[in-house]
Amino acid sequence: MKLLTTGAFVRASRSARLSLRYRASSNNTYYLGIRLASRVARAKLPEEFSIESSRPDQRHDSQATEGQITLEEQDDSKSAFKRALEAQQTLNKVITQSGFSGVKFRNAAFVFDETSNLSPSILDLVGRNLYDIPNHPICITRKLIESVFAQPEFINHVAPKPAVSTRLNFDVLGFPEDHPGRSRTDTYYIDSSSVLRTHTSAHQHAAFKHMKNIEQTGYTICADVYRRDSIDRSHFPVFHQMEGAKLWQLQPHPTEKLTRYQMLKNRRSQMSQDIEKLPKHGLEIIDEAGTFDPKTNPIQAEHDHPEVRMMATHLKRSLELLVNRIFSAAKEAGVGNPNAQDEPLKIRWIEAYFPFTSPSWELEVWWQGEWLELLGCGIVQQPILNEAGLSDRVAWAWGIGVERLAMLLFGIPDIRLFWSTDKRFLDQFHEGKVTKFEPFSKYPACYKDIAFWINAAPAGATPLTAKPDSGLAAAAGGDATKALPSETVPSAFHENDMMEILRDIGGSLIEDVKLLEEFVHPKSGRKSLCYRINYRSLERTLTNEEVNQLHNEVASRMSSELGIELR
Ligand code: FA5
Ligand code: MG
Repeated sequence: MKLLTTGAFVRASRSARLSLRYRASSNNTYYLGIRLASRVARAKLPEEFSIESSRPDQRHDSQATEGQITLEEQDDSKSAFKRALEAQQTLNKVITQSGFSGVKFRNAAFVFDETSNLSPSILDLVGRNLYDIPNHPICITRKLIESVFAQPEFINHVAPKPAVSTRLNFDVLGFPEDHPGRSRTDTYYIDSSSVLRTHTSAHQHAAFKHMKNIEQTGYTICADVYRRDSIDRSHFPVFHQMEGAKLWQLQPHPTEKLTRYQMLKNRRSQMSQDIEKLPKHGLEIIDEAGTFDPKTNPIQAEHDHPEVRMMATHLKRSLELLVNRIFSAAKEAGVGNPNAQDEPLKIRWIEAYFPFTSPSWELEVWWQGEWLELLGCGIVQQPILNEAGLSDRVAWAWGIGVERLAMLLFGIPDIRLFWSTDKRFLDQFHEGKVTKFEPFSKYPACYKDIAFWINAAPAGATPLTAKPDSGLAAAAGGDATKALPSETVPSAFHENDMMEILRDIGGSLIEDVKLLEEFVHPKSGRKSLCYRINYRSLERTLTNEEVNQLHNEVASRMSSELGIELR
């Protein structure tokens, strides 16, 4: 059972005041040789979903290295700085002038305040738009997902602007004030009211509002998302998500007046027909969340139980079909089972908690000796639909980690590879094709330990027993093993602050970081932590001197920035 065990996640009161802008993708999609129907007319689509240029390479943000701008007027006020920031060309770089710092993204310029915690290593990855590069495995995977959730039923969006308001990322979706996902240790704040989106659900409200004006009954959105997170083979601070939703409406009759009950009966029968239309699959799936436990995973009070059961069946089957498609394509490409050769595939549904769905579930697959979470999903909280002007509709929604599917699809063993610019990686993939990834070589690992004292009890230390995604990771980031729910400012030590320094110094030369040991000194009551850092390049053998230099820099920055004492 998931999150509710922490007791911290009070189902939220919904503050849903919203506004958003969008645009949608509009082109023909080919997938594995199948031509999908062309997209709906551009003119109707909201501004923020976009394919802005017919040439994908023109859609990527410039990556200049300069960090200076000139203020035109002799005015060193914050507003003059903001105007200058808005006027300049360099995107996604920290600009500093007259005591102010800020950054310009595609959608807007932001002046940093005391909440900002963006790091250069993260900004370097903004604007790469991997989901939009036809021969990149992220884009190929996106297209495969879109081919399962395709026209004419679904409209497929991309959302290229990563800066969103805290209102859209959290408030509108009913995140409680003390949800760990809001913490500065877990989220990249641009300023006190804007973040790098932590999930594609930040665009849910706009996508729902847009549903009012179009014929489709569902949508997908693909985008890059950002989280301060741990470092290992399946977690990266920037990754891609796809969000999907499917809605059912109470349909008035064109001529007769129907009662609400009659409309409800019609909607139920529509759902039942839609389930019938879904193809069958041969996957064996363990369902550990087949019932609707009123305590841990309740049906919403205003919902009709038979409808929710049908929506749950439709939702789970649709996602199982996607997973089946992924595994079939992987098998065809010779990638095979993600486990040892002859072991059968192991896939399971478990209960989950998200502030914006109830009931909620997660789908996991057994991968390299542990459960790997692929996606979260559930029945959309009705107030969210009502707030978007859709009180006559009910819906399911899901959010998928695109890298996680791409790793299964191509047999890619390490999430860092997606960001590689090495031709030996990039040249292996071709639009519309699934091919088995051939590792170019496994270079040697170099382990270095770092041990230190911290002053207070470590809200930041992951217990040795906790595994990534072991059931405590919260919706849209925020891990209850790492941050006290009440903690919205950093505590004495937070593991993610260390991860950030490691990423700044080592970038993708760090494969993973594990807590090796922790103990409390019997007399002083101080806590000691020891982490093991695995330095390994995906592209070459690292020299000893190089690693020592990196590690010394890590030690020195940790002791000067994190208030710890090295042992
Ligand atoms: C969410 O982000 C929800 N917005 C999903 C959702 C949407 C639920 C709509 C209900 C309705 P979550 O935090 O579990 O949920 O992330 C979704 C998926 O993103 C995970 O299942 C995982 O596949 C992927 N993911 C999460 N963190 C990382 C990471 N650091 N690196 C790579 N993939 C990640
Ligand atoms: Mg999750």
